Amino acid sequence: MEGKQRVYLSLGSNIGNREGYLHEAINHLGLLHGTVIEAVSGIYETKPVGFIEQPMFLNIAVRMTTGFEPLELLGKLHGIETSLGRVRQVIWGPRTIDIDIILFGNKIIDSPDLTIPHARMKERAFVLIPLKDIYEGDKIMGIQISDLIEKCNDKSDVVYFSDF
Ligand code: GSY
Repeated sequence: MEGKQRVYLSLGSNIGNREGYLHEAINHLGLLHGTVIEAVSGIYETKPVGFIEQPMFLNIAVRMTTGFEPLELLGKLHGIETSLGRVRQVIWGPRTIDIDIILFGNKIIDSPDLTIPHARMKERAFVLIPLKDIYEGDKIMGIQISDLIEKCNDKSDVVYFSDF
C-alpha cells in the first residue's frame, strides 16, 4: 500500500431492491482495509444510458480515502459486485450493483483494465450530478464540475430520489 488517496466512485443499481444494494455496497466499502467513507451523495433515479431497454437506475457517488493502489481497489470493487450478486451477462445490461472508479487522487491511468479519470464521466449526467453533491477540490481535468455538467450532452433526467 502507498499513502492514502482520495477516491471518487460512482455506483448504480437497477435490479431488485436498488436502495438496499447501494446501502450494502457502501457497507462493504467501509469494511475494506484502510478505507474510510467520507461522504455519500443523494440517491438519484436515472434513465438507463447505453442499452435503454432495461429498468431505471438508482445512482450515487461516494468520496472516500483508501490505501489501496488503483488496480488493487478495482479488484476489491469487483469482489463486492460479485458478492452482491452481479452477473456479467450483457455488457451494458441490468445489474444489482455497478461500482466504477471515477477519480483516484490526481492520477491519470490509461491501462487495458482501468482508465482514470473514468473514460465516459464527462458524457454521463448520472455520474456528474451525484458527484457534484460531494465533490471537494479544484477543477476536474481543468474544468469546474458545474461547467462539466453544463457542457454534458447527456441531458437525460437525473431526478433526486432520496437522501442516502
Ligand atoms: O456504467 C454504469 C452502469 N450503467 C448505468 C448507470 O449506472 N446509470 C444509468 N442511468 N445508465 C447506465 N447504463 C449503464 S451501463
